Amino acid sequence: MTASSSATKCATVAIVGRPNAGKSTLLNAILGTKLSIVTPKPQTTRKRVHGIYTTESTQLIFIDTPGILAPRYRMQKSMMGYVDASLDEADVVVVVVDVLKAVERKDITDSLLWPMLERRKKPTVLVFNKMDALGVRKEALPLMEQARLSGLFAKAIAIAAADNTYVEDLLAILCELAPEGPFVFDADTLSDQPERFFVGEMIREVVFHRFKDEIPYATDVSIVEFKEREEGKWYIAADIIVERDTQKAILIGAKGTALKRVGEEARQAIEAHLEQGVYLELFVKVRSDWRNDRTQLASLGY
Ligand SMILES: Nc1nc2c(ncn2[C@@H]2O[C@H](COP(=O)(O)OP(=O)(O)OP(=O)(O)O)[C@@H](O)[C@H]2O)c(=O)[nH]1
Ligand SMILES: [Mg+2]
Repeated sequence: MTASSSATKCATVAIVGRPNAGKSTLLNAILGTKLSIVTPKPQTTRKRVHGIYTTESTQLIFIDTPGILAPRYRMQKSMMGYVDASLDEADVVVVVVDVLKAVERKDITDSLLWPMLERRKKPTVLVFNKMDALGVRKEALPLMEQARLSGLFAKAIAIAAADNTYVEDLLAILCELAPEGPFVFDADTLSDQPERFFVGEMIREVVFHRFKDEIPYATDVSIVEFKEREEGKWYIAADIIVERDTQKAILIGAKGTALKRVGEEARQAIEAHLEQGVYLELFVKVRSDWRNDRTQLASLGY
């Protein structure tokens, strides 16, 4: 065997972009399973989510990141810290842009993101996402040209992550850009993050889907117990953290019905993910202004 045919490639790939562009949807499409939570609301992802994609010759270690914004809370500062750290670690960067928004603006320049890319000069692929929702596809052409002229991107590609269109082509580009190196994880590893992280995310996702206005943003989830059992159901207890008593009342609902529904829905998602029967207990706790409180944030893992 020649050296080039036997050598493996391995890359850390940071997925970055504005809130709601479809970064987490893309990660899930790549992995063929739902790992990172997705909601119609911006700022769904708050921490890094690792997903590992392995072929015979290449391993791509993806990091899904929170949407880039100008931080207003200490929590959002942490979120942007995750983006920075992910860009530092990355061998290859994927920038996801909502093509509908870009067409509307007739511009892809990004005053927050582009300086971050320029500082690092890593091989970067620009992904125009949500092409399925763009009526006139050729409206994306001037944007492609702008991407080329910027000199920031090794390649630009148009995809629809939600229905897996051209995701394979993106993967081929990323495999091409990956440097030679040994695999870091076993070929069948999907993530190196613990199950309790994903369980917390699934509970948070239900809150994002079921509640409106500020409630999803004022909420976080802390897993307080995670007992794996050889036989019978696993026991998981989680605190749903909110900022105010009024929010607590809404989450619990009249006679506890709202919280019961959250628990029901989250339990089903968790059982499907763990392939395991689960007994899930939820408690709602008020921690005022947790999004700005250093100690509270630390205890929630930010
Ligand atoms: N039509 C269409 N919608 C999409 C596509 N990809 C993602 N979406 C939708 O866009 C919304 C946001 O998707 P996410 O994957 O959560 O976006 P994100 O970039 O991870 O968002 P944050 O975590 O908030 O930064 C969801 O409602 C998705 O269903 C796509 O290819 N086409
Ligand atoms: Mg996300």
